[in-house]
Amino acid sequence: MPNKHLRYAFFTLAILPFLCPAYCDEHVHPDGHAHAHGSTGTGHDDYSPLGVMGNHAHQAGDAMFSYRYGIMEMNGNLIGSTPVSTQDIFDEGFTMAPTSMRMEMHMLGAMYAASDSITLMAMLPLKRIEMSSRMPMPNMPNMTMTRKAETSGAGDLKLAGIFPLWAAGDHSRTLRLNAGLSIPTGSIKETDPGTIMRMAYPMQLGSGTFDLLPGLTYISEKFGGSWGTQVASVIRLGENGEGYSLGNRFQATTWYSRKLNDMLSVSARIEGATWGNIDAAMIETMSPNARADLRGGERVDILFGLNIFLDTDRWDKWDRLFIDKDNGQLLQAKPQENSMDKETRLAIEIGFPVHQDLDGPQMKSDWSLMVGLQVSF
Ligand SMILES: [Cu+2]
Repeated sequence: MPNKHLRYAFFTLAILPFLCPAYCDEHVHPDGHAHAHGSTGTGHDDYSPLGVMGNHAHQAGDAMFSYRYGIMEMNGNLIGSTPVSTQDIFDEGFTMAPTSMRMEMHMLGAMYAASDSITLMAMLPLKRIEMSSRMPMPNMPNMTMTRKAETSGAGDLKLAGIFPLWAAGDHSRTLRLNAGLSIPTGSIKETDPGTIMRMAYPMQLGSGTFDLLPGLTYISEKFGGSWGTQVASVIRLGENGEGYSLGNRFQATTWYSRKLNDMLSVSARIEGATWGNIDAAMIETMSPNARADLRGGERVDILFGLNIFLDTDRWDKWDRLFIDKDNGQLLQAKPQENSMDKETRLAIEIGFPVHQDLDGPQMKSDWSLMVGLQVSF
């Protein structure tokens, strides 16, 4: 697989925003910046797309809780970038051909800033994976039947520290290090109730190994918008209890987001990812999903996002409007009482692949969607 080419493309992608001429003559709006706490990383005015994880830090003592719902749909198979039919897969000697897969995820997250220079983050996904495959019918040539499989449960717990590495004097540009560890809490022993055989790799809920999750995030914020770039990877440590280890993964993403008004921002993002084959002692051959040497690939996605900010300042203003109408005297009392520094962000991001090159037959990604809620204190 031409992984090398893609890696060059990633690095170029990662370097691109640094070279963007917009930075050269950038000047920060003096009032604008006073308001943009996001630059110091409280999560306020965070215009970043929902799908980018661990991109911001918080100020000492601040906390954030998040909930994300994600869904990813796969349909059909590719060898390289070429679609292959179910029959093509049987012709290659497999006795089972995956046709569609849906992965749903509820991701719970918490962040807490132990100090201004360390923000701790924990994330736990709860997954549900559904897969449909076709199999030839025994003793009936040219006839196939559909088989469905499903698994669900907790995935791997991710713990990370986010450390500011560098910031411009006015905090309009920041570089952060993300040092994470994935703990193998997700099951890798999901079995098919019919055959009592271990299900194929994509149906398992975790990696089974401790994985390092290093990453770097660069964000440049200007009054009204921000540019960001993140490079991240998943490095598997050793072999899991079932005698294999998933391939390492490298990904890079770049986005631009624009504030439309006090409440809304929109984003456009490109993400490239490359992942290796599975390292396994035994190569099973029933379905391409079970073939350790047919799991690697690379993909580029384009994603569009929308963020809605609901901060308490705004609710206060609305409250005050009402109070003002009813009884002007309450006007003074209200702001003190509700001065808690709390913000809620509601966000959505939808993505489509524009390039896929897979060691295959391997399932083709169709689209993905993520919606989420973040509350910071
Ligand atoms: Cu946060």
